[in-house]
Amino acid sequence: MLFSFSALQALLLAFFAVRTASIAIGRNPNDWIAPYKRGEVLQDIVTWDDKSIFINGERVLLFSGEIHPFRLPVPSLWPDILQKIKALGYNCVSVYIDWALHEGKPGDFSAEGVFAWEPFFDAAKEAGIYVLARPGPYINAEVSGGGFPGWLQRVPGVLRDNDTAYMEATNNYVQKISEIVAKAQITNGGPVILLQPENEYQSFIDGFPFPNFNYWDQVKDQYRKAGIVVPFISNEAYPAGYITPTTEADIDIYGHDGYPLGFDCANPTVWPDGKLPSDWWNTHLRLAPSTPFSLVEFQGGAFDPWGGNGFDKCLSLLNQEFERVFYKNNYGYGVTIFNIYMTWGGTNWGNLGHPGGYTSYDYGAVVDEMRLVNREKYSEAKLEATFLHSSPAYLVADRINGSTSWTTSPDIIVFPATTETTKFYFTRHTKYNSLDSTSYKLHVSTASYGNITIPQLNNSLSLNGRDAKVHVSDYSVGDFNIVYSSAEVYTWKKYNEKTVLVVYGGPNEQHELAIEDTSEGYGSAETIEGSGVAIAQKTGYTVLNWATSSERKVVKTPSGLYVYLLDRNEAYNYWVPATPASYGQGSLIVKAGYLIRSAVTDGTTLSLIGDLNVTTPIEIIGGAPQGLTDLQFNGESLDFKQDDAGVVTATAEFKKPTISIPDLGAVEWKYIDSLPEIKADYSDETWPDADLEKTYNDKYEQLTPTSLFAGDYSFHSGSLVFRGHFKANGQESSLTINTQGGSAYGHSIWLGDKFVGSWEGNDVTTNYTSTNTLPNLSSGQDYVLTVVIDHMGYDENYVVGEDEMKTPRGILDYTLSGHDKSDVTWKITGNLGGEDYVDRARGPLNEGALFVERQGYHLPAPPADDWETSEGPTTGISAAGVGFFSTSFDLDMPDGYDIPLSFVFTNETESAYRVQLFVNGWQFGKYVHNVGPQRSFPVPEGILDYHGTNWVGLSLWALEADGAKVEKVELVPQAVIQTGFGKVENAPLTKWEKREGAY
Ligand code: IPT
Repeated sequence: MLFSFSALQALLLAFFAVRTASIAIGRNPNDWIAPYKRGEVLQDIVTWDDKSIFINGERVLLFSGEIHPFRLPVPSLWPDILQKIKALGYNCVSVYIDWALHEGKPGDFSAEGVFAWEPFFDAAKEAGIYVLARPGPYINAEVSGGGFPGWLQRVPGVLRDNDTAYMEATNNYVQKISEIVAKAQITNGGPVILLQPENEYQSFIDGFPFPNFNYWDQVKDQYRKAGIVVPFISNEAYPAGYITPTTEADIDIYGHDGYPLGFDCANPTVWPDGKLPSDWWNTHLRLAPSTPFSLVEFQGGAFDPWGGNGFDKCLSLLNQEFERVFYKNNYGYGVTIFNIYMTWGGTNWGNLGHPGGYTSYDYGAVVDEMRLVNREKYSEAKLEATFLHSSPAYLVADRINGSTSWTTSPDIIVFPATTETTKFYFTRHTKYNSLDSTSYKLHVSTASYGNITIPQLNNSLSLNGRDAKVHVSDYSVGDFNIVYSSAEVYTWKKYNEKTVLVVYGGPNEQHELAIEDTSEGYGSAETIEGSGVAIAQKTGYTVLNWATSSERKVVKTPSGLYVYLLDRNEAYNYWVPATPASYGQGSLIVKAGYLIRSAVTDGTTLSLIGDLNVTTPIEIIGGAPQGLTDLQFNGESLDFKQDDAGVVTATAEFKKPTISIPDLGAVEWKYIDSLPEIKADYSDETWPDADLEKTYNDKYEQLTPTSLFAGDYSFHSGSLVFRGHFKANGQESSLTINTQGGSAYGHSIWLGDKFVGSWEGNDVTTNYTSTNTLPNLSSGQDYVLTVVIDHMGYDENYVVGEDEMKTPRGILDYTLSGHDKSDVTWKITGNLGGEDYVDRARGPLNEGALFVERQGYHLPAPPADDWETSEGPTTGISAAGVGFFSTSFDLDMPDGYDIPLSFVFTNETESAYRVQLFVNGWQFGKYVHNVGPQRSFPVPEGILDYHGTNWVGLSLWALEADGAKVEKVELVPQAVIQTGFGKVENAPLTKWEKREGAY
């Protein structure tokens, strides 16, 4: 953890310094404004104006969640995530596509098995979710190389610029992936409605000719030529104004990103001053007034680096309060394309991550890494998305600047959005991060009743610290006009016999709502459930005034409007489930618990699909067919009651299953040494020679006689092993060696079978020069150095011109005392085959250089009969080295449950060791004991076979002379959820086979 804070700060400072420098070179984006030309109209299904997009002529709010299917190599679980996002009330997902996983070798494009996209697009359509496709080729995304395959290290010229070599390198991938995406476009009946070329293209090194619109033309052309016809959307990191419809970039829809609280989760309770975006509306009007205000990535959590604070802290920082204040601020500015990065983060399995992150990519998102939906921020996001989808006026309202004059308190500021009738009052503390609870009255302006100061009856409204609200006036609820409401709307639905409106307020808040009502029975609204609602009649409307409490209150008007007045915690339990395969919202309002995925009505039968974590009362407050005959929950008929108003009540019973999880301390393990290289009789004859005289890397100087950059030899993942052969002359007192592996990497060196030393690594050091004392060598004898280097992935390539992705991995330099450098000849290995990777099912990055990986012993059913029997990784190894522990066990998990399992390591010593966790051959954990922070490694069902035999392998690399042992590793259930999701199909769990040419 050493240096962690300052290093992260330095990183961020450097990041901002580059950005500032870039802006400071004096180019005004307006200099590039070309005559406005809209891109060729290629289709008429997705169109847009200044307010929103239209799909088939209908205005659509895109409330979208970012997910990366490649961060879960179990395609049969993708529908689970999509259903959980649809249940939030979102109607879109944004997905990056990671080139590095699709073209491990130049020209060898592959999108099969877990890397196929068709099943994902099908699942999105089935869930009723549109897709914004973001295939890069550059994506950032905290993945190795920012999505660039390792072989781009060998491509001459600037990356992300129109250098021919770079453009040519991208052609094959863009062509092939576009063909797949193109088939899934809405024009072909698929869910893809937008495509984002490139990514955050606005940072560049000082003096670099930027932006390069010729490059942009080519990038767009590549996509168009390959059949992409949906509109292009841009995503600038901040509103820089380069990639807009009016610059030569000529993008269709302009968008930008925003991560206002940044990524330092160390102080999860601190909201620094000045972090709430305050000028986005005017900036939007300046940069792209003809397109909808689009936030293509808005902060939904944070990434966390090696040695970081852990995602629990990120979750606290970016919690439901953050959503309330920061998201509602965006609604105030009229965002109608709103994508939240991340909505489900997933796992950096199989070395796909960049060196700035560890295995978990949980991100503190609304859906956690294990796909659980029990975070409060999930429920808050559902309230907000459902409200916006229930409020068509939101899409057409004009924005006016915020002002404190809308309330009686200068400490409260309101950003109104207005139509001729409906008005929204986006309300927050003037000092956005105030912790005060502030009383105020709101001045609403209504069409028929003029200006009204509310509440009229009782008390004042109040706003707690770190809260924000959306008040409304002249808000249509079917045939009813809500003259105003201080309570926030969750949803409403108009049915044949009645109309239901659900509103909520924070705990113990005073609220007031007025219903225009000129029908018969005027003035006789009554409380039909709960108590404490003051009801008063004004000319033309009925006023309800109440304090929220855990007791639900329901008011009914004689004209058939049922108003549910909820406490926010109660509102969290309400769902508006959609029918599958419909992009729209559902018509039922259901009170349940943990999760309702979907609902299907067929005549007088109603079928709910959902998940339970306890026995849960179900109440359908609107939309159940009158005279319901059958209510099913996950296919089972429930006893139910239906009252005169059509409300259905029932109970869905949680049945506790019996589960049995193996005790990893008690199963039998097998052990094999994974560093045979240091044995006297080991031959590396068949290893690749590291004999390239001049590196292909045009960015980094080669300091050694032959290149020792692993990328030159097509090794890009996991780890590297070098072998240096020399003849001793007796002068070798020391070896100085500079290695580079990325943040948190380490190295270990042996001379023959003698351990020479290690760089144990810390969170920030990316390369290290170690000077090692060598034993006395016998002159004239041949010796060999073995150098093991951890490979943490390639750096991203954020700043154009810097080509950071080309930062090499391997040995940068060395000095063997008494020798010329050229006295040493080198061999190198990474994963067996390098870019000709052997395991096509698990992709190009899943394996590294270790002996057991080269042999494939991490795969199911390795030939372990002759291996030592062992008590397992807790026995450890007694000297510096690498060992491999393998075991197998059966699982027989109950059907109908989602029981996420994690491998949990105990960490109580300072000992320096590194573990890779392989589950049925899939690398699902890279554990750096002395750096952290991750200790618990979730492995999804489908990678673990829940109904069969599982093979678990742990590689243990001890970096200290006296070895290391794993203190404890356990397989621990993280939740027991009774689910209506259905069966999970295993990912390919292909078994070990003898590998041709393996060394
Ligand atoms: C933005 C990237 O576009 C995205 O790929 C991801 O890296 C995200 O950040 C952080 O998780 S870059 C923004 C931080 C300037």
